[in-house]
Amino acid sequence: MRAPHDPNLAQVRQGKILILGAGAMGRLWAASLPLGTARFLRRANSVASDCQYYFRPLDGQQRTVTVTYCDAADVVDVRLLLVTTKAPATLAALQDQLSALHPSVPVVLFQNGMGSQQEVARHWPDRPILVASTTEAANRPAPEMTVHAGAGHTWVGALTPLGQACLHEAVEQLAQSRLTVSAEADIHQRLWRKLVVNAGINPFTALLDCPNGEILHQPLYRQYIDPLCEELYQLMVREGLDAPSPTELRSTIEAVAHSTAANTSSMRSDVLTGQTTEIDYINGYVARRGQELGLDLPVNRMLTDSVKMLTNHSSLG
Ligand code: KPL
Repeated sequence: MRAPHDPNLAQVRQGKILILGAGAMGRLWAASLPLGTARFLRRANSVASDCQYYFRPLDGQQRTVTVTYCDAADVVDVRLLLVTTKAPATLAALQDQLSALHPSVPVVLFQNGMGSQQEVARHWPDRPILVASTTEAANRPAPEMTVHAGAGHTWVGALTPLGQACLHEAVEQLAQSRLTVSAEADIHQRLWRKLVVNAGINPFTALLDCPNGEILHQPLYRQYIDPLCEELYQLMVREGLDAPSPTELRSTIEAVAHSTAANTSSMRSDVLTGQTTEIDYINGYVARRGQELGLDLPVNRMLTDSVKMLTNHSSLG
C-alpha cells in the first residue's frame, strides 16, 4: 500500500472512499487516493467487477490503475461518497444508490454549475451533504486513458447541518490524495466564481467547436461577452453576493481561457460525444434564477437555447 504523502495524515482513519461516476474526475480521484482506498459504485444493471485504465499524472509517469466496482450495501467502513456524475444525471443516480448507504456517510458533490447540488441537499436534508469546487483539470482523450491535465485546488464546504459537522474529517480523507484540498466556509462564493467561468467559456467552445483559448478571437464571443458579464453581475448583486464588476468578471473568464487555452471544455466534449450537456446548470441556471428574482437575462437564455439546439435535448422549462 502506498504510504500517506504527508506524515501528518498518518493519523487519518483508513476506510473506503466510494466514488459514484467513473468519468475523468472520478478516475482522477480514484488514482490519486492511497492504493486500495477507492471503489467505484456499480450503476444499476451493470455487472462490471473492475475498472482498469491508464492514468497519466502531472509528472507524465503513466501507470495502470485498477478500481473495484462494488454495491454500496457490500462495503464496510465507508468514510466518504464522492459523486462525480454529470449535473443532469446526479439526482437520479443518487436516488438509485443512497438508500443502501449508511445515513452517516458524508456525500461530497463535485458537479459543475449550480442547481444540482441544491436539489440533492433538498432531497436529503438529514444527511451530511457537502459540495466541492475544484480547479483540477482531468480529461479522457480515449476511453481507456485518463490524463491529469493541470494541478488545481479543491475547496469543500457544507450544504446541510450534518455536512458542517463532518467537514474537517471529509477534507482530511480527501487530502490523503496528492491533490490540494481545503475546507471553505464560504463555498457559495467559490461555486459562483466557477459558475461565472463556465458560463463565459463553455457555451462558446461548444457553439464554435474550438478549444478554450480560441474563443477569445471569435466574433461571437467578442459580441456577447460584455453583455453576458453584465447579466452575471446583475444576478450576483440580486443574490446578495460579493459581486466583482463586469470588467473583473470578464478578466477572470479570460485568465482561465488563457491558462486552459488548449483544453477541450467539458461542454464541447459532451457535444462531440453526443451526451447531454450541463447547459441547464450553467447559463440555463443563470437565466432561470434571474427569472425567479425578476431579472430578464437574454444573453444567458440565447446561449442556453443555442447549445440545446446543438444536442437537441429537452429543456428544464
Ligand atoms: O471547467 C471547465 C470545463 O471545461 O468545464 C473549464 C474551466 C472551462 C476548463 O476546461
